[in-house]
Amino acid sequence: MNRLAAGVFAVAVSFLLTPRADAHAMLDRATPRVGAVVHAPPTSITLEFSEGVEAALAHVTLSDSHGAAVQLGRASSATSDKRILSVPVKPALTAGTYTVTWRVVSVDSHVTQGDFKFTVRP
Ligand SMILES: [Cu+2]
Repeated sequence: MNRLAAGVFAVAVSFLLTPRADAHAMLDRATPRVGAVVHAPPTSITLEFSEGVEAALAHVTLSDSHGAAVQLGRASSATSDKRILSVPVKPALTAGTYTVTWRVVSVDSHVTQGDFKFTVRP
């Protein structure tokens, strides 16, 4: 490889390795909504991302106000839209504030994570 080709190659590699914020799966919206106060305990948590995510690699947890884990079912993506992930909530949630923590791998293999709270107030 001559010097020019090597330079072009290095630039191309650095471009490929540079994370692009716009290509990552960020949380666009959720149900229950981020920070929401809901009156009916949710039976599932739905997360909608800016990019498609791999449901099999998604890690979603729910904890109550004491930090105790709440049992969730397996995350699955909507058949028509891989940006939407749905996770069943097993027990009926009692009143309190809950924290959803998510970690996903988008279809471009980038990992993103975050968390948010919602409150159940029957
Ligand atoms: Cu990405």
